[in-house]
Amino acid sequence: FSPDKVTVVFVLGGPGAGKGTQCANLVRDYGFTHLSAGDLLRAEQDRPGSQFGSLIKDCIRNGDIVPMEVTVQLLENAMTEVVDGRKKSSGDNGKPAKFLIDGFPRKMDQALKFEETVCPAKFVLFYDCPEEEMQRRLLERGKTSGRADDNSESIKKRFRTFVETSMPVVDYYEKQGRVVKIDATPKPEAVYQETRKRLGERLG
Ligand code: UP5
Ligand code: MG
Repeated sequence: FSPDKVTVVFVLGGPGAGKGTQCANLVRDYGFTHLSAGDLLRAEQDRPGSQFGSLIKDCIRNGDIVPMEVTVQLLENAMTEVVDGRKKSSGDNGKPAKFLIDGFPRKMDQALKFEETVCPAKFVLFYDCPEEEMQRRLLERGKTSGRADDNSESIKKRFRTFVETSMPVVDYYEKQGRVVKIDATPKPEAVYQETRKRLGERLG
Protein backbone atom coordinates (compact mmCIF):
# COMPACT_ATOMS: atom_id res chain seq x y z
CA PHE A 1 0.00 0.00 0.00
CA SER A 2 1.28 3.46 -0.67
CA PRO A 3 1.06 5.94 2.22
CA ASP A 4 -1.43 8.09 0.29
CA LYS A 5 -3.82 5.10 0.23
CA VAL A 6 -3.48 4.01 3.88
CA THR A 7 -2.46 5.43 7.25
CA VAL A 8 -1.28 2.86 9.78
CA VAL A 9 -0.89 3.38 13.53
CA PHE A 10 0.54 0.50 15.57
CA VAL A 11 -1.02 0.06 19.02
CA LEU A 12 1.29 -1.70 21.46
CA GLY A 13 1.32 -2.47 25.18
CA GLY A 14 1.52 -5.47 27.45
CA PRO A 15 -1.18 -8.12 27.74
CA GLY A 16 -4.20 -6.45 29.34
CA ALA A 17 -2.83 -2.91 29.06
CA GLY A 18 -6.11 -1.86 27.41
CA LYS A 19 -5.22 -1.77 23.72
CA GLY A 20 -8.55 -3.17 22.56
CA THR A 21 -10.54 -0.91 24.89
CA GLN A 22 -8.84 2.27 23.65
CA CYS A 23 -9.01 1.18 20.00
CA ALA A 24 -12.79 0.89 20.29
CA ASN A 25 -12.94 4.55 21.40
CA LEU A 26 -10.67 5.66 18.57
CA VAL A 27 -12.77 3.82 15.99
CA ARG A 28 -15.85 5.65 17.24
CA ASP A 29 -14.31 9.14 17.23
CA TYR A 30 -11.70 9.11 14.46
CA GLY A 31 -13.02 6.69 11.84
CA PHE A 32 -10.18 4.23 12.16
CA THR A 33 -10.60 0.59 11.17
CA HIS A 34 -9.45 -1.59 14.06
CA LEU A 35 -7.43 -4.68 13.22
CA SER A 36 -6.36 -6.72 16.23
CA ALA A 37 -3.68 -9.24 15.28
CA GLY A 38 -4.79 -11.46 18.16
CA ASP A 39 -8.43 -11.37 17.01
CA LEU A 40 -7.40 -12.20 13.43
CA LEU A 41 -5.31 -15.12 14.69
CA ARG A 42 -8.17 -16.41 16.87
CA ALA A 43 -10.54 -16.22 13.88
CA GLU A 44 -8.03 -18.06 11.68
CA GLN A 45 -7.60 -20.70 14.38
CA ASP A 46 -11.35 -21.37 14.31
CA ARG A 47 -11.73 -21.26 10.51
CA PRO A 48 -12.61 -24.73 9.25
CA GLY A 49 -9.88 -26.01 6.96
CA SER A 50 -7.19 -23.63 8.22
CA GLN A 51 -3.77 -25.24 8.01
CA PHE A 52 -2.56 -23.06 10.89
CA GLY A 53 -5.27 -23.87 13.46
CA SER A 54 -3.28 -26.05 15.82
CA LEU A 55 -0.10 -23.98 15.47
CA ILE A 56 -1.98 -20.80 16.44
CA LYS A 57 -3.76 -22.55 19.30
CA ASP A 58 -0.47 -23.78 20.81
CA CYS A 59 1.24 -20.41 20.42
CA ILE A 60 -1.61 -18.46 22.03
CA ARG A 61 -1.91 -20.76 25.01
CA ASN A 62 1.84 -20.59 25.59
CA GLY A 63 2.07 -16.84 24.99
CA ASP A 64 4.43 -17.50 22.08
CA ILE A 65 4.44 -15.48 18.90
CA VAL A 66 2.96 -17.11 15.82
CA PRO A 67 5.43 -17.16 12.88
CA MET A 68 5.27 -13.72 11.30
CA GLU A 69 4.33 -14.92 7.80
CA VAL A 70 0.93 -16.03 9.09
CA THR A 71 0.12 -12.81 10.95
CA VAL A 72 1.44 -10.42 8.29
CA GLN A 73 -0.63 -12.23 5.66
CA LEU A 74 -3.80 -12.05 7.79
CA LEU A 75 -3.29 -8.32 8.35
CA GLU A 76 -2.56 -7.64 4.70
CA ASN A 77 -5.68 -9.56 3.62
CA ALA A 78 -7.84 -7.64 6.09
CA MET A 79 -6.42 -4.30 4.93
CA THR A 80 -6.93 -5.20 1.27
CA GLU A 81 -10.56 -6.06 1.96
CA VAL A 82 -11.19 -2.66 3.54
CA VAL A 83 -9.34 -0.68 0.86
CA ASP A 84 -11.10 -2.55 -1.98
CA GLY A 85 -14.48 -2.17 -0.27
CA ARG A 86 -13.99 1.60 -0.05
CA LYS A 87 -12.99 1.77 -3.70
CA LYS A 88 -16.10 -0.14 -4.80
CA SER A 89 -18.46 2.00 -2.76
CA SER A 90 -16.41 5.08 -3.75
CA GLY A 91 -16.45 5.85 -0.05
CA ASP A 92 -12.79 6.84 0.11
CA ASN A 93 -13.18 10.46 -1.10
CA GLY A 94 -9.55 10.19 -2.11
CA LYS A 95 -8.58 10.12 1.57
CA PRO A 96 -6.36 7.33 2.93
CA ALA A 97 -7.96 4.45 4.87
CA LYS A 98 -6.90 4.68 8.53
CA PHE A 99 -5.94 1.53 10.40
CA LEU A 100 -5.18 0.83 14.04
CA ILE A 101 -3.08 -2.31 14.08
CA ASP A 102 -3.50 -3.60 17.63
CA GLY A 103 -1.04 -5.98 19.29
CA PHE A 104 1.36 -5.96 16.37
CA PRO A 105 4.32 -5.91 15.72
CA ARG A 106 5.42 -7.72 18.88
CA LYS A 107 8.68 -9.11 17.52
CA MET A 108 11.41 -7.33 15.52
CA ASP A 109 11.11 -9.59 12.47
CA GLN A 110 7.39 -8.73 12.15
CA ALA A 111 8.09 -5.01 12.42
CA LEU A 112 10.70 -5.05 9.66
CA LYS A 113 8.71 -7.36 7.38
CA PHE A 114 5.47 -5.37 7.70
CA GLU A 115 7.06 -1.99 7.12
CA GLU A 116 9.02 -3.34 4.14
CA THR A 117 6.30 -5.30 2.39
CA VAL A 118 2.96 -3.81 3.50
CA CYS A 119 3.46 -0.19 4.50
CA PRO A 120 5.32 1.96 7.06
CA ALA A 121 3.47 3.02 10.21
CA LYS A 122 2.83 6.69 10.89
CA PHE A 123 3.63 6.25 14.58
CA VAL A 124 3.22 3.87 17.52
CA LEU A 125 0.75 4.29 20.40
CA PHE A 126 2.27 2.56 23.40
CA TYR A 127 0.11 1.83 26.46
CA ASP A 128 2.35 1.49 29.47
CA CYS A 129 1.00 -0.40 32.48
CA PRO A 130 2.57 -2.20 35.46
CA GLU A 131 2.42 -5.99 35.43
CA GLU A 132 0.39 -6.29 38.65
CA GLU A 133 -2.36 -4.11 37.18
CA MET A 134 -2.37 -6.02 33.88
CA GLN A 135 -2.52 -9.31 35.73
CA ARG A 136 -5.44 -8.11 37.83
CA ARG A 137 -7.35 -7.08 34.69
CA LEU A 138 -6.66 -10.31 32.84
CA LEU A 139 -7.64 -12.57 35.73
CA GLU A 140 -10.84 -10.58 36.16
CA ARG A 141 -11.62 -10.82 32.45
CA GLY A 142 -10.72 -14.52 32.51
CA LYS A 143 -13.77 -15.24 34.67
CA THR A 144 -15.98 -14.67 31.62
CA SER A 145 -13.82 -14.16 28.50
CA GLY A 146 -13.39 -17.78 27.50
CA ARG A 147 -9.95 -16.83 26.19
CA ALA A 148 -7.59 -19.79 26.37
CA ASP A 149 -4.76 -17.52 27.57
CA ASP A 150 -6.57 -15.70 30.41
CA ASN A 151 -5.29 -18.05 33.12
CA SER A 152 -2.43 -17.38 35.51
CA GLU A 153 -0.06 -19.85 33.84
CA SER A 154 -0.55 -18.43 30.34
CA ILE A 155 -0.48 -14.86 31.68
CA LYS A 156 2.95 -15.47 33.19
CA LYS A 157 4.25 -16.68 29.82
CA ARG A 158 2.64 -13.76 27.97
CA PHE A 159 4.39 -11.31 30.33
CA ARG A 160 7.73 -12.98 29.75
CA THR A 161 7.33 -12.83 25.97
CA PHE A 162 6.31 -9.19 26.24
CA VAL A 163 9.41 -8.22 28.21
CA GLU A 164 11.90 -10.30 26.24
CA THR A 165 10.55 -10.03 22.70
CA SER A 166 8.03 -7.21 22.37
CA MET A 167 9.61 -4.42 24.44
CA PRO A 168 12.65 -4.39 22.10
CA VAL A 169 10.24 -3.42 19.30
CA VAL A 170 8.93 -0.49 21.35
CA ASP A 171 12.53 0.53 22.15
CA TYR A 172 13.42 0.34 18.45
CA TYR A 173 10.63 2.76 17.53
CA GLU A 174 11.34 4.92 20.56
CA LYS A 175 14.90 5.48 19.32
CA GLN A 176 13.41 6.70 16.05
CA GLY A 177 11.16 9.16 17.91
CA ARG A 178 8.03 7.41 16.65
CA VAL A 179 6.43 6.40 19.98
CA VAL A 180 3.54 8.12 21.73
CA LYS A 181 3.72 6.67 25.25
CA ILE A 182 0.62 6.79 27.40
CA ASP A 183 0.17 5.77 31.03
CA ALA A 184 -2.49 3.05 30.89
CA THR A 185 -2.89 2.68 34.66
CA PRO A 186 -5.79 5.14 35.28
CA LYS A 187 -9.44 4.42 34.51
CA PRO A 188 -10.32 3.81 30.84
CA GLU A 189 -11.93 7.27 30.42
CA ALA A 190 -8.85 9.05 31.76
CA VAL A 191 -6.54 6.99 29.55
CA TYR A 192 -8.70 7.92 26.59
CA GLN A 193 -8.63 11.65 27.42
CA GLU A 194 -4.85 11.50 27.41
CA THR A 195 -4.88 9.48 24.18
CA ARG A 196 -7.02 12.09 22.42
CA LYS A 197 -4.78 14.89 23.56
CA ARG A 198 -1.57 13.20 22.45
CA LEU A 199 -3.10 11.96 19.20
CA GLY A 200 -4.22 15.46 18.31
CA GLU A 201 -0.58 16.55 18.43
CA ARG A 202 0.43 13.73 16.04
CA LEU A 203 -2.46 13.65 13.61
CA GLY A 204 -2.53 17.42 13.28
N1 UP5 B 1 -9.50 -2.70 31.08
C1 UP5 B 1 -9.04 -2.06 29.97
N2 UP5 B 1 -8.57 -0.85 30.27
C2 UP5 B 1 -8.73 -0.69 31.61
C3 UP5 B 1 -8.43 0.37 32.52
N3 UP5 B 1 -7.88 1.52 32.10
N4 UP5 B 1 -8.68 0.16 33.83
C4 UP5 B 1 -9.24 -1.00 34.27
N5 UP5 B 1 -9.56 -2.03 33.45
C5 UP5 B 1 -9.30 -1.88 32.14
O1 UP5 B 1 -8.41 -4.93 28.34
C6 UP5 B 1 -8.16 -6.05 29.17
C7 UP5 B 1 -9.16 -6.06 30.33
O2 UP5 B 1 -8.92 -4.94 31.16
C8 UP5 B 1 -10.61 -5.93 29.87
O3 UP5 B 1 -11.41 -6.68 30.72
C9 UP5 B 1 -10.90 -4.43 30.00
O4 UP5 B 1 -12.25 -4.18 30.24
C10 UP5 B 1 -10.04 -4.06 31.18
P1 UP5 B 1 -8.17 -4.97 26.77
O5 UP5 B 1 -8.60 -3.67 26.22
O6 UP5 B 1 -8.75 -6.20 26.20
O7 UP5 B 1 -6.57 -5.05 26.77
P2 UP5 B 1 -5.58 -5.56 25.65
O8 UP5 B 1 -4.35 -4.77 25.82
O9 UP5 B 1 -6.24 -5.54 24.32
O10 UP5 B 1 -5.36 -7.06 26.18
P3 UP5 B 1 -5.19 -8.40 25.37
O11 UP5 B 1 -5.42 -9.49 26.35
O12 UP5 B 1 -6.00 -8.41 24.13
O13 UP5 B 1 -3.66 -8.28 25.01
P4 UP5 B 1 -2.66 -9.30 24.39
O14 UP5 B 1 -1.66 -8.46 23.76
O15 UP5 B 1 -2.18 -10.27 25.37
O16 UP5 B 1 -3.58 -10.15 23.39
P5 UP5 B 1 -3.64 -10.24 21.81
O17 UP5 B 1 -5.01 -10.65 21.47
O18 UP5 B 1 -3.07 -9.05 21.20
O19 UP5 B 1 -2.63 -11.47 21.54
C11 UP5 B 1 -2.93 -12.75 22.05
C12 UP5 B 1 -1.90 -13.74 21.59
O20 UP5 B 1 -1.92 -13.85 20.17
C13 UP5 B 1 -0.43 -13.42 21.90
O21 UP5 B 1 -0.08 -13.76 23.21
C14 UP5 B 1 0.29 -14.28 20.88
O22 UP5 B 1 0.33 -15.62 21.28
C15 UP5 B 1 -0.64 -14.15 19.66
N6 UP5 B 1 -0.17 -13.08 18.75
C16 UP5 B 1 0.85 -13.40 17.87
O23 UP5 B 1 1.38 -14.53 17.86
N7 UP5 B 1 1.29 -12.45 16.99
C17 UP5 B 1 0.76 -11.21 16.95
O24 UP5 B 1 1.22 -10.40 16.13
C18 UP5 B 1 -0.27 -10.88 17.84
C19 UP5 B 1 -0.72 -11.85 18.73
MG1 MG C 1 -6.63 -7.03 22.82
